[in-house]
Amino acid sequence: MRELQQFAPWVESGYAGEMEYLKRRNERGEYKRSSLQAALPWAESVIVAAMNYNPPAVKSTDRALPTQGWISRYALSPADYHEIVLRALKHVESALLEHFTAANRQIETRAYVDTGPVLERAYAKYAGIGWIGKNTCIINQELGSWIFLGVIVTSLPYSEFVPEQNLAVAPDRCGSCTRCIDACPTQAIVAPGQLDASRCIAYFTIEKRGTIPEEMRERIGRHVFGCDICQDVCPWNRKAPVTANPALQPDSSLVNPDLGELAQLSVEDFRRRFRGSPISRAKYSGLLRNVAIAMGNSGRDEYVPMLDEMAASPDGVVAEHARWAIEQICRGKVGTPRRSVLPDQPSGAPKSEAPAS
Ligand code: B12
Ligand code: SF4
Ligand code: SF4
Repeated sequence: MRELQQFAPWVESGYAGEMEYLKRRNERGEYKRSSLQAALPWAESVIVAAMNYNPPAVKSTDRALPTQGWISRYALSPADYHEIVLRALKHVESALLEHFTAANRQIETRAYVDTGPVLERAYAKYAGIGWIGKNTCIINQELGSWIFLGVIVTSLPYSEFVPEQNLAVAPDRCGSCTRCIDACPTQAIVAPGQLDASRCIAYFTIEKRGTIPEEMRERIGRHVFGCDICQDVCPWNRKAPVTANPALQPDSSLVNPDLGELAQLSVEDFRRRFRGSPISRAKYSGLLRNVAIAMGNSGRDEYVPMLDEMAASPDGVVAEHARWAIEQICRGKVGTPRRSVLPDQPSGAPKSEAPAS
């Protein structure tokens, strides 16, 4: 698989940033994600599932008040998507085990949602779920890219499921469109389908611990958790159906959340409110750091007293980002124009690139 061969060069270019789990190797020194057998020597095939998570909510590129932050679509429901997708996968896994045990055949299986050393998007492509868009997301022609992936790795030879000649790899339908590349505020999409994750706002606001490089802070805009810009501008998401899954319905207070309210959360409030939610991954310190950046980018002096309090925080990271934010707001006041960090509204895609209705 071409995509698997790209993994080692991808890591070695530094694109994984500080995400050490992506760089893990096996006892032979191979990157675990570089092939299925590098991580699970018994593995022969992968079953891939996708779940629509698109909540009925505005886009990050729609107009918003300067007091509103942005939390990614995938984190708007209070539930843990890993558990929801895994529960569904476990039904399939149990049925498989039952079927093969009844036939007196031993099989090994392992189900993962994010958590395994498996390049889920690469397998999703060859399972026919969708193509890898220029923004690196799997895009399904009907559902768009607001889909979670989950996999069951099995020891069953792949030909037991699908004869090779029937592999239904989805054709690439990006065409000449480059909206995602053009709209990315940090130029993280370095070439079609290749992401320098160490420049991605999702990486900074979710995965990165400690300090966010100063030259990136303005570009982060109002994002306090994750980033959806390269998907919000994608024509294939324009008519994406919303999810009917009751467990994935959005908590309306997280859509365009009020920055002041987020800044005032205590550590206990944070734990109570985001227990089980993807947002807990940023940790309390990370969320406050992100909120400080968004407040700085808002240019609103009403935030200065709150930022003053944050600047006195015993958490050095929060304190430093709050000081930066105060400076940003004050600099705006003496007349230095603040650069707009949101892309222009998408204005209608060329017909050949628009999704089928
Ligand atoms: C680490 C990680 C991240 C990192 C890095 C993302 C990245 N693109 O590498 C960060 C934190 C930035 C991130 C962000 C997001 N993520 Co994420 N993430 C993961 C995770 C855990 C591992 C991905 C990984 O291994 N990355 C390493 C690179 C090499 O892998 P890849 O992007 O899958 O790479 C493919 C292409 O880039 C291409 N490629 C790479 N190099 C080259 C070079 C050449 C020449 C070519 C042609 C191709 C090519 O081939 C690769 C294999 O298919 C997966 C779950 C999993 N186990 O796969 C979820 C996953 C990819 N993330 C997901 C989601 C939802 C997101 C966000 C939308 C969340 C958000 N809103 O903030 C954003 C999307 C940003 C984006 N444009 O990708 C979903 C994607 C669903 C989908 N429809 O595609 C996944 C599958 C989780 C899940 N189980 O549903 N994520
Ligand atoms: S998620 Fe945001 S920062 Fe990351 S590639 Fe997409 S637009 Fe760029
Ligand atoms: S915005 Fe355009 S180029 Fe980017 S993933 Fe969507 S269709 Fe492909």
